[in-house]
Amino acid sequence: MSRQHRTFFADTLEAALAKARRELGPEALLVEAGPAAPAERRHGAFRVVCADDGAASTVGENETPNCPRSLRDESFGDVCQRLERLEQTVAMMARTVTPAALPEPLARLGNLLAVHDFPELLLQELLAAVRARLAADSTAGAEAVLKEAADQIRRRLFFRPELAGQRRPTVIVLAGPPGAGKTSALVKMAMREAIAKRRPAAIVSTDGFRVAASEQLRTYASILGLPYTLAETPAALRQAVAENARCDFVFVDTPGFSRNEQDWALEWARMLDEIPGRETLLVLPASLRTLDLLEAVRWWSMFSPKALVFSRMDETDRIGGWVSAAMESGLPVSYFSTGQRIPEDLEAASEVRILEALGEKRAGASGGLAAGAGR
Ligand SMILES: Nc1nc2c(ncn2[C@@H]2O[C@H](COP(=O)(O)OP(=O)(O)OP(=O)(O)O)[C@@H](O)[C@H]2O)c(=O)[nH]1
Ligand SMILES: [Mg+2]
Repeated sequence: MSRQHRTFFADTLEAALAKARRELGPEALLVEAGPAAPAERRHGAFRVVCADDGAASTVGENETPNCPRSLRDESFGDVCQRLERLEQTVAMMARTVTPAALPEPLARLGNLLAVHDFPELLLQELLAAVRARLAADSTAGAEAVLKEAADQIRRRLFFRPELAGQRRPTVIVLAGPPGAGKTSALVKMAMREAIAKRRPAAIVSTDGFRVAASEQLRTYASILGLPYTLAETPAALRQAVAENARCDFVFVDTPGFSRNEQDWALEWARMLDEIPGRETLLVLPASLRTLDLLEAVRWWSMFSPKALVFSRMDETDRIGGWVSAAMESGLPVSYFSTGQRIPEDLEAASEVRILEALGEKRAGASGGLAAGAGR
């Protein structure tokens, strides 16, 4: 039986849920719930997404009423994702149903973190930590709450705004989903860490499948005056690294694997594992939704990344996605890619963006989010 998702809006979460239950029946399977996106707010402040498998009020003769049909059609991975979303939803409902329990500045912080797309469990953890730290100070106002929240987030993150480069050569591998910005980040890093610092480096592409991809990188390498190799097999890659043994850095570009190419990606991950001095940087677009970023960080752990690079920082003001993905991975964040310009749009990762997001200091950027949270 086919399953569709239906979205319901209302000014409170409970009202949106009630609407869903009225239409889909009391056993409507909740998929997601949370504040509506800015473009949806004209329909209501909260949205609830439920699976509609057409089973609103009828149970077929051969059906088990306690097991929704949609669950039986899903893979284990789908069910895990669904459980995670439900966990988030339950935690969020606990918060929205008892807003009166939170003092005003904390309630506002909760809204701000929700607007920044922090996953619900982390949001609750941060609220509890801020509350515990400020418990002794009954006069703590909004500013103290935001400062404490920023401190709590910073304590859970590491930044490593440089390439380790202790071993010669350090092999910097850029991996990540298709179109994440790997090749652009590689060229930006080569300019910043090798050309600008006069450190010897080479560029290797392992993406021989797309002629345009390897030609693009070859052109960049020749503009930078760096040696370039296309290595299509593990042996060729090892040889390319060995040939550039006197370089400080060998930058290795990889193809973008999508999630249905797991076998191929695993093959690549094994090939890279064999390269001594390898430091894989996982490039992920910060503009992905938080749950997608969390999922991506898990999927890409097969490449044993040593640090994270978040791209497309110019496309989102929300920090909850990249912050929670970094926390989930336990990896340091090295760089932010902030646009298409090479080499300008690469920023050493730091806590500044967290302070800006919570302190509303960044002109024209996070003001909108913070303003939204107050509504
Ligand atoms: N807005 C924005 N665009 C970016 C950023 N980084 C890369 N891009 C653009 O995104 C597109 C893809 O970038 P690539 O560097 O080719 O991405 P990739 O991960 O190497 O892509 P594949 O090799 O096809 O998997 C290009 O048009 C880039 O200019 C960024 O930080 N912000
Ligand atoms: Mg590429």
